This record gives sequence, structure tokens and C-alpha cells, in this order.
Amino acid sequence: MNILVADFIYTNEGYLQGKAVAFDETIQKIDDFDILKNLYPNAKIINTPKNSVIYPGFINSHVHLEFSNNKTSLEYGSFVPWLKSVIKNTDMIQKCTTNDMKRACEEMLKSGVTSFGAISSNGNDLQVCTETPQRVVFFNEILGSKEENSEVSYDLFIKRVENSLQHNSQKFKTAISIHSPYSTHPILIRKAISLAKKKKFLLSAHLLESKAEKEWIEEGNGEFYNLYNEFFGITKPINTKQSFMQEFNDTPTHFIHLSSATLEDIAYLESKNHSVAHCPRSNRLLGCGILDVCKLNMPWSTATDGLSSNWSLNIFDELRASLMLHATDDLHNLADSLIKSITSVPAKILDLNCGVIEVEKFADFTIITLPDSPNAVEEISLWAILHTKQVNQLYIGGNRYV
Ligand code: MCF
Ligand code: FE
Repeated sequence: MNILVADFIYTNEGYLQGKAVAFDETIQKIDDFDILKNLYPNAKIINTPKNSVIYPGFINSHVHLEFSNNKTSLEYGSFVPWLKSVIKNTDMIQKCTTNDMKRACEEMLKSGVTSFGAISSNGNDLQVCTETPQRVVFFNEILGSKEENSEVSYDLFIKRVENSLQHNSQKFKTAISIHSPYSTHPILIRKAISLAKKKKFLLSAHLLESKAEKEWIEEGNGEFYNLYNEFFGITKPINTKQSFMQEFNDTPTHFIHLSSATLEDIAYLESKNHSVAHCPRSNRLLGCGILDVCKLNMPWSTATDGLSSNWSLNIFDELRASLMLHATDDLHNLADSLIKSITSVPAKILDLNCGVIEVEKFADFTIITLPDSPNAVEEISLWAILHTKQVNQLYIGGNRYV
């Protein structure tokens, strides 16, 4: 048994002061230090520096590890030019080494991320995801816009799903990602969703990210028209906005972005119990605007997306950017919501037994240290976001990794 002591503990009831947490692989009890010490006299005591805060380990619900070697290769500023640059750099994934991906996992770890959702385009990230200390929801991606190639694409996808299934464990969960309405043929969508239902796999999909995507799936024109015509000889979208959203009606899905969704689209997705990953830096860099998260009624997480559309996987960098980009929202409420968006909310979305400091949850902890005492407990979320670059300690399943 271990007893972790810090000035503050973040719980769903707010920041507790003067308490400690007893844990082994899971959390056993949260109480006064003296009470825990009496209850577990042989426990190892872990002290933390003054002004430290214990958070549940952070969850980054959406990342693409296979693009971890991008720094200056992809074109930023506008979505379709970015997508063209991805298509042009098809060897990027092949050139991304195990070390590039390990470094990406480490960067997340040092910023407090103890679980992440990995979109796997190719399966090249499987080994890294099974060996990293973090919990991983491994979303095997399916895409392909040509009907005549759908059988081959599906067979390759199933092989990747089967490979990943062999690694299912307490720390690794196989899931499915349908890339997007513009890139995935309805035949593939239906097969993948019916597999997800049958095997109880979590589902994710990029949706309504750019204005160009919205124009294409709503009206069949805009920048995507030229792209699809030029690259694939396709002149009509393979899914409309409605047809795509309807495919997911009875399978709550973690949609990514929604930065170009209308209020009506959002109300529809809310009514079907879906959730969304907000990736503010990715959206900014690819010219996709910003999702107004404070107005949402559906669960939303904050995620980094991949290094394909970001300059770091440090989750605190993402939270700081979000604070700046949502410039007119109440600062303290936003800071509190942002902490929820990387803890309890994504834990529910990804069905992980962590994300809150509560008895029986996994002992996944991120400990940060504020540079000075906070004037008010209510302000801790903001100070933590503004001042943290790296965490002080980090535990996953009761084991220390930072
Ligand atoms: O989330 C960002 C932007 N939106 C869509 N896709 C991706 C992102 N980062 C990487 N991707 C991948 C996606 O998984 O890029 C490819 C897919 O494999 C685009 S389709 C050729
Ligand atoms: Fe993405």
C-alpha cells in the first residue's frame, strides 16, 4: 500500500485540502493522512513538494502517433492544401520510426497523460502502443472512397483489427475509427459499424472539420470537388452530411472536431448521445475555426490531435491554447471545464476506469506543483494550466513513471 500526500487533491467535488490518498493498483481510500497512516501502518509514504496538486491521470482522447515525424513537411493554414500535402507525403507514415512514436508518448507522459486514444492509420504504431506505459484505446482506422476497392480495404482493416485484438488487456483496448464522411465509402462504414456493434468496440470519426468538408457533403461543391476530381475522378460526395450522421444513430461515437458543424448538426448529434473531441490548436493550424465548447450540451474532451497538425503533444500546451482561443468565455469556468475535458469526461467517453480520484478507480495520478500558494482554491485550475509545463510525478495503475 502507498499513501500519497499533497496540499490539494482534485475531485469531482472540487479541490480537497489536507487529505491523502491510499492506493495499490487501485485507489483504496481518501482521507486525513493520520487516519490512513493508522489504517495502513506499513504503507509507503509518498510526499510531494509544497503547493502540489494530485489530479487523476490525464486523458488525451485523440492523437495520430504515426505522423509524429512531421515538423515542417505538411502545409498549414487551410484544410484542403493540408490534405493534399498529406496525400503527397504518403511515405511520411512509413518513415515515422518507432523512436519518433516513443518520443511522442514520452512527451505526453511528461505532461501528465496516462491514457490516450490513438488513431492508427496503418498499424505501424501497434507495437509502441502496446509497450508504452500509458493505457491506450487503439482506434483502427478505416477509409477508402472507391466502391471497387472496398473489399480489399476491408480485408486489410480486419487484419489490423485482429492484430490489435491479440493485445487487448487492462491497458490496451481495440476500437474502430471511421476516418470521415469525405473519405470513407458507405459500404465500409456499414461493415465497420456492424463489427463495432457485434464486438462492442468504441467508435470514433472525424466530422465537419473544415468549411470545405461542410460545403462538399452539404452541396457537393467547393475545394473538395477539385481535389476528388483530380486525385480520384470522383465528382459527387460518397456520403451526404445527413446520410453519414444517420449511420451512427444507435452507436454513440466520439466525433472529432465538429468545428464547422451548425447548431442544428450539434443538436442532432447531442440527441444521439455522441461526444466530441475538441482540438483547438489543430483547428487553428488547419484553418478550421473553433468549436464553441462552452455552448455544448454533449460531453467534450480536449485533445492534441497528431503532430500532423500540431507542434507538441503536451496536453498543457493544448489547454493554454484553448484558454487563449476561447477569448470571451469566463476564464475560471473555462479552466475548470478544461480540466474536466482531460479527466472525468474522456474517461466516460472511452469507458476507462480512471479519470477521477475515487475509491476503486485505477491509481492513475498526475501531480503538478504550483510555483506559489494559490490565493483561492477556486483558482487552482487556472494556475495549474498557466504554470505547468511538466508534471512533478505520475502514476499509472499504482506504478510511478515520472
Ligand atoms: O485530425 C487531423 C485532421 N483531419 C483528418 N485526418 C488526420 C488528422 N491528422 C492526421 N490525419 C490522418 C487521418 O487519420 O490523415 C489521413 C488519415 O489517415 C488523411 S486521409 C489521406
Ligand atoms: Fe485527427
